[in-house]
Amino acid sequence: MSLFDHQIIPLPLADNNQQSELVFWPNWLSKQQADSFLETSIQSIPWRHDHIKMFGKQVPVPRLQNWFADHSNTSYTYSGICMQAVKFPQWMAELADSVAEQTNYPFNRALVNYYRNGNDSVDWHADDEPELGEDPIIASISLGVERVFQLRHNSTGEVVSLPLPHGSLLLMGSRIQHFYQHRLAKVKNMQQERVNFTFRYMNNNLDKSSYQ
Ligand SMILES: O=C(O)CCC(=O)C(=O)O
Ligand SMILES: [Mn+2]
Repeated sequence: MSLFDHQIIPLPLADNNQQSELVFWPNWLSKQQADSFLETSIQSIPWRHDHIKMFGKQVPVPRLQNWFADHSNTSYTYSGICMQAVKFPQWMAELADSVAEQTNYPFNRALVNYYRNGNDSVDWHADDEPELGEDPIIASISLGVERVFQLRHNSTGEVVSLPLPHGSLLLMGSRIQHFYQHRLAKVKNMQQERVNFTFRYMNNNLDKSSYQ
């Protein structure tokens, strides 16, 4: 993939003087690579179907997911779900390394989501759990059917919408998690599936969930 095959999308932060950016590689993987990662993910990931407590009831999360890391003695907790990490299989460790090489950021964790159809989704949130450190940098790979990813500024409410095609890579740059939330909305009458990897970094020495 050529270094120049990307788009830089500036995102305002607190005021007009401060901005960050999304870096977007729409065709980061070839169709053949993307097809192969999609099939491997769906077939070989031990998908979890977690439930969260809402209004005193256990509600199924509207997607399947799992949490991967460079070692298995670590976990990740969000919305009351604690996921013990699965160690990166070789292919996912290599994918994390390729993303690191492309973006110049290190990655040693991945939250992987499986959207079985348009009824699966992820609601507005920021990837800002304390385990991710002060300034989480997130790299997202999309596989399968194209879905629209949205970011919404916390104070202005301005929304940026970006369709994420099969094989694309999106980097959410510095401080975006402080100023924006993001989501993947439901889509009516869509039967096709999608898998998304969000690669993240946790300092293994500061990771309190790590007991190795
Ligand atoms: O599926 C996506 O594109 C976004 C997933 C996401 O925001 C997350 O896993 O935290
Ligand atoms: Mn997220």
